[in-house]
Amino acid sequence: MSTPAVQLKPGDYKTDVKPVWCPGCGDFGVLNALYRALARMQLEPWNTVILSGIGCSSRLPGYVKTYGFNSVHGRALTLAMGVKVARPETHVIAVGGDGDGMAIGGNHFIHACRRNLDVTYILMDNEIYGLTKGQTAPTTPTGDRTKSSFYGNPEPSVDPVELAISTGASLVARGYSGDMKTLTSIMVEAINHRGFAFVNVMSPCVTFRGDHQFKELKAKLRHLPEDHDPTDRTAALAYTRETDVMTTGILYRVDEPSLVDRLNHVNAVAQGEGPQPTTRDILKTFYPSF
Ligand SMILES: Cc1ncc(C[n+]2csc(CCOP(=O)(O)OP(=O)(O)O)c2C)c(N)n1
Ligand code: SF4
Ligand SMILES: [Mg+2]
Repeated sequence: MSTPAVQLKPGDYKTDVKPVWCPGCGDFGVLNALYRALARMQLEPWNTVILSGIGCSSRLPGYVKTYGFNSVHGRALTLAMGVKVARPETHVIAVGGDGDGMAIGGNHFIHACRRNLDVTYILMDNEIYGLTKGQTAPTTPTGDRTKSSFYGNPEPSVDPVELAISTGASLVARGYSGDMKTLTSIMVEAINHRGFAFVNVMSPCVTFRGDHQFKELKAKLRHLPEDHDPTDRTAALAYTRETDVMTTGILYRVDEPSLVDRLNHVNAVAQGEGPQPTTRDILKTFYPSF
């Protein structure tokens, strides 16, 4: 990565487009943390692309001075995969909402985790479909009243963090849009990570979930204890079963071959570099304990 000739500040990553989010929307916190993370890393705008689907949160690429594309509902990760595989040297960041990523895009999410796709995915989780005016999402807690579940959501909800850890993401974090300092540090680590780095940011929707969502999340907020071992999957999963508290930080992180690593390996073999390996040899490369 070449260093830009001038020192970029968070404001240098802002476009002239003014966010159209409702005043007080949690997504402002996510955007500001991202500006700070990009500046802390001095990430080259010309070598970075931010991709999204559709939703209030998916408007974010328009507000950041990098390459970007506000695409089709649920498809942020499919575009991210195309860009990363075609241009592996590019920093690829996918963003979007819980509806975008867990409902219509849920299948793409599982396969991005499984493949350990070299992308940072920031999910702005307000537990609702914001843009379409407040319908129940897969992350809406059971029993909560929404515009589409007037008598309370009858369905069990999904925890994106638990799903990511269970399906193979190599970095999984939880953040809160009201805690800029922690969120910025999480984003820096996620963007630096090789492999699929998933950051679930609790980002309140003041319009369709009410002011109380901020207050309730703030009251539950805890930081990871210093002695947490992020390579311990069982310990990481335990943080997804909390009810009265919400722990933020890098819950899980392991060093595994990424999709690009695997494709590079296949390319080298296909081009005849070295002896042709057996299936067992290939599996051993990726899973030393095989
Ligand atoms: C194929 C398709 N289906 C449905 C929609 C309607 N739609 C647009 S955004 C959205 C959900 C938005 O919720 P979320 O992804 O959580 O984002 P938020 O607005 O809450 O940030 C839906 C259902 C669409 N645009 N395209
Ligand atoms: S509807 Fe909700 S998610 Fe959308 S901009 Fe307003 S507060 Fe944010
Ligand atoms: Mg949402």
